[in-house]
Amino acid sequence: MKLCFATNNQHKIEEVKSMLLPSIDLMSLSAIGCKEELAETTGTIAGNSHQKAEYVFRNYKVNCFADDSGLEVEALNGLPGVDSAIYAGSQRSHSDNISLLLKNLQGIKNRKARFITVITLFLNGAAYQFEGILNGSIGLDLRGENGFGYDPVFIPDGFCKTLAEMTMDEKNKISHRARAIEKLVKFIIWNPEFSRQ
Ligand code: ITT
Repeated sequence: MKLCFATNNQHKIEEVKSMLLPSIDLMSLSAIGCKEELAETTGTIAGNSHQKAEYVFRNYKVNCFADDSGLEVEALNGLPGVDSAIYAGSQRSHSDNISLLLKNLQGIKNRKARFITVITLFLNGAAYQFEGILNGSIGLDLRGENGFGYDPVFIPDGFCKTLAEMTMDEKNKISHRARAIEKLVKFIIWNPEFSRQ
């Protein structure tokens, strides 16, 4: 069965492919001929994930799934949230985003935060959502060189180091994205629509 992952991020494609049955032909956006930027205009992470998957299903008539993620900080009432990538502006700079986050948290004791990923699967017209959450806190300064985005300031609960101080394997064992992908993969493996192919 053909299944599109609504991304052109080859790293994400390979990660999911390695977890699926070989009978599932996982395709990127470019592989199905989708060259346009997918809109993310609903104002929520779950909404954007649904919006992207629905767009691809309706316009390209292929079963597909899309993901969206963000960082929610308790003391900032859930910001940067759905705007995590553009928190400090449309230049999408990870270091500007972190600087603004640390500035907005100056003097605030409550550093609790979480990463969230929502994946939406469109299968024969029906939508299914899978959520992954990683709880943690925002450090006082940047530590580590690995990962991306807010990783240098995010310390997962139960750890003394930031996500940027972990190897990719370590991060992939606990990350919000990995947790959502795990749920999606279990659903696909046990779903007769897929095993019948
Ligand atoms: P694509 O949508 O093109 O895949 P993106 O950068 O927008 O890329 P996401 O929607 O997954 O990626 O995440 C939105 C932002 O949330 C991202 O730019 C980061 O600032 C932050 N973020 C998400 N996952 C993260 C992670 O694992 N580590 C650090 N920051 C993360």
